[in-house]
Amino acid sequence: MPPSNFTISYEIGRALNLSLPVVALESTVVTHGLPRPQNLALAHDMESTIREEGAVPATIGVLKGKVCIGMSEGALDELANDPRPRKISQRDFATAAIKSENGGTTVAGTMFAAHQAGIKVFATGGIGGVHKESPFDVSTDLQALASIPMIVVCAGAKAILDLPATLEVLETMAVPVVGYQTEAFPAFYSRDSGLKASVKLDTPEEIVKLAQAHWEIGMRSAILVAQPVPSGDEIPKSEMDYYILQASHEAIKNETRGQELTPFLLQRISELTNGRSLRTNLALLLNNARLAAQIAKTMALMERRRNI
Ligand code: PSU
Ligand code: MN
Repeated sequence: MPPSNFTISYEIGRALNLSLPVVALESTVVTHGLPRPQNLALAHDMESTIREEGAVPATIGVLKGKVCIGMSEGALDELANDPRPRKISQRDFATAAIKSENGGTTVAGTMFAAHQAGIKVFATGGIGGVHKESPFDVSTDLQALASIPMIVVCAGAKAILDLPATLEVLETMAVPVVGYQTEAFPAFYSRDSGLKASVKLDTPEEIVKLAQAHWEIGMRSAILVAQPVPSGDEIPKSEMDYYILQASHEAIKNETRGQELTPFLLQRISELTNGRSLRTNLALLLNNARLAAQIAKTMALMERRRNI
């Protein structure tokens, strides 16, 4: 039973009861990651992509302090247009609850809420990680990946992060990092970070098998699936490195820290690339929604076969 502070939409509750495929979606990308009006359009496009693949989308967010598993058109609209929504990671649910605030859930916040509701597959853009600017800024996303059994589909970690350090922490936290149809760990805007994933897998079936084997032996960490952005939409690393360095310098100069750091860097990079990074961001989000839906469908099918 999910906590009393949760509202699960009828469609999602029904799908979970019938063991139909469900894919969780985060909402910090809507409240803090993308500018208006692309944020709301993207939220709808991700949901449609998941439906086209035959799964049920579960966008997760917080409205007036309540955790919504599945958001109506009106609820999404309210969240996307809130002038000061809270960025909600695991520590922030209670704060939002007692203050009746609206907020977008991060990767960590979404994983936590999705798990409470019984959802096993989640699509996002890029996970948080270890920042370059301040040594103790390590995203709660890594903590969540360490402790919540779920398949998380992303395009790698944002190149604004210290990627070698981020991969080291994922190793320490016992999180398998799957390169989807690649040996490389992708860097969000670019297909290759120059670093390696821990395993290369080529199909949704292989990913579900890995997750089942991981959890069956008693592990409780997540499986992180890193799918490179489609080549047509990629910005090569050599080009990105310059913009990232510039945005990172500005963050240090302005003393931008804590929860503000990731949104600041993303927005500056979008400005520095004249919106090109924004198009890349949108393309990889939709690509990840599609793969996550295929994984959820495969998982539902394989679980059904097991139970016969
Ligand atoms: N990827 C994006 N845009 C975003 C984020 C990721 O393209 O806005 C968000 C995710 O919700 C992620 C969060 O969980 O940034 C990480 O923030 P922090 O570094 O403060 O933990
Ligand atoms: Mn942080």
